[in-house]
Amino acid sequence: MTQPDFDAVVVGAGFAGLYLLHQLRSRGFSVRVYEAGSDIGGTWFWNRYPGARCDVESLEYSYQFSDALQQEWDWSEKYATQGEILSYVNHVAERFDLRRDIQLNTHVEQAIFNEDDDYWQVSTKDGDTVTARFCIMATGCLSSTNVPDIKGLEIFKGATFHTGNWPHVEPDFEGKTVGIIGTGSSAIQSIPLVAEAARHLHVFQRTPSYAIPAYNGPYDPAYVKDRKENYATYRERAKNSRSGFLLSINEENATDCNAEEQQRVYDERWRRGGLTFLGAFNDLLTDKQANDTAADYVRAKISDVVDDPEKARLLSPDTVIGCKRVCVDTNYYQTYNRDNVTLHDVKTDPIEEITERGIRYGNREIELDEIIFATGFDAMTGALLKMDIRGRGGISLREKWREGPKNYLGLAIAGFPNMFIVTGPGSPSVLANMMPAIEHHVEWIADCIDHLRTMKQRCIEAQPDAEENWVRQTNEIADRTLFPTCNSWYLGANIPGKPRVFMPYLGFQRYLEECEQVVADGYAGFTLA
Ligand code: NA7
Repeated sequence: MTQPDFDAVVVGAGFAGLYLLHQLRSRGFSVRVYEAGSDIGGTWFWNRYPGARCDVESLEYSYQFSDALQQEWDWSEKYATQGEILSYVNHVAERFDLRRDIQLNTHVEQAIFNEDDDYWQVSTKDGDTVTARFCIMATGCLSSTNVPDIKGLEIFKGATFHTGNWPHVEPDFEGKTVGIIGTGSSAIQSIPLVAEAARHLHVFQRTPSYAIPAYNGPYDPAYVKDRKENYATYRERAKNSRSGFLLSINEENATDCNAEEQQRVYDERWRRGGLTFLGAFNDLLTDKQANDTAADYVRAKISDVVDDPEKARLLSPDTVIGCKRVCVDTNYYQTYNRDNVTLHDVKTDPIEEITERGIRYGNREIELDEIIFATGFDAMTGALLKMDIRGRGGISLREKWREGPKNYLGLAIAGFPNMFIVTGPGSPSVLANMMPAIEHHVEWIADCIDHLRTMKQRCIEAQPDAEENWVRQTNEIADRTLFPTCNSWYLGANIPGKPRVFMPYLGFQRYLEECEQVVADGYAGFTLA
């Protein structure tokens, strides 16, 4: 019988890949990590556009597996910049001596399961092939950029950028007329800064987003001291929540309160800023009437800030608030009061083409020196489906997922033994705090591989009926909420032709309990061989 080269190959060296390496190596497994980028950091390596930051508090958007690490690292701001997060990633890699098992600049193209000997054969773009008993995809949820197929893209004379694949040499927008397509989170973070630098900024908006002020700033030392002294308690409280972070959801329903009481609660949440706004009432994401009260509140705020009533109207979303991820901003709406910013409504008149000189829509050509695509990602499945992954009987993941990303626990796929995914579809991932979500998956996977070693078994595979049940459960939970009511990337709706399936599992605590139960029941829903 052929022995594979490694116990595990991990694809991706972002937060998930790094922690997988640390966990598996500490348990004595041999691991090779492949990373396509020229350095580690995943999402935080690629998304280096102006204003890029986390939208979960830095003290929570960090690893908790090592208390020494938690204590020694100091975050400077409530919402850390991309640069600070990347410094943290590098600190972690150095502290745990991770780099020696990471191969950079290595793009995994193919992974094929060998059924005779139960291992994966993993091939890179450069033509190298290695074998490993386990193949773990830590490829990220927002790593496959979406550049819309707009006619004429290739003939534009100026430079183009994508927020999710930003150049390492910072572009200089000074004196330039810049266009930005998209008004999601990446655009909302970058627009205020690009507007300050550029001669003129043209924003091409198809769907407005809801943005809540971040009130970002340096951390108060007393606050940090309390967090650090009581980290374990705070982390535990976060784990026992719906979102995996200290969002503090008010247990009251908006529909049980009068308008005055609603206003008081929204005012208080608005002053706190950030994602916590959505925790103002318990029924905001389950009851349209309740949701309308929150949406009306934010629309009124937009009108207060934006001087021009027509711009305020265009910037005001008419969708369910929270259905797409709420953005956390610094001076976003204020930026539209600048003389050098123009808002273009490309919903009423969609972009027709990109010309040599700019963007044409609604019989107008807007001349531009440079174009920024803030057009998002083929989220959650894009990076996985770019690779040629083949399980039992040579079936490809692309075929298996033609009608949607079927899997069990968001961790494993029937027909693809010994393969795991981290924060994939079917897991809470993007609708939770990514860091504890990642840590949970990594520890679950490492425990599972350890268990197989103890039991002298070399193969684990999700059962098709367990997978069917999981997909059904994920969708049933989502159907009890307002999430499926808009065209979000959670549903794959931003990518033409992508099956419309709600991908994240809603409820962090519930998810942890499900995974624990599976283990307690002897890896129920899996076949071990
Ligand atoms: P998003 O949130 O997917 O936003 C992409 C934006 O690009 C959104 O406003 C889209 O409008 C717009 N878009 C996409 N294609 C087009 C075309 N063809 N024409 C005009 N506008 C277009 O991506 P982000 O990078 O901002 O954020 C992703 C996540 O990162 C975010 O949720 C946070 O979790 C962090 P649409 O809404 O589709 O009408």
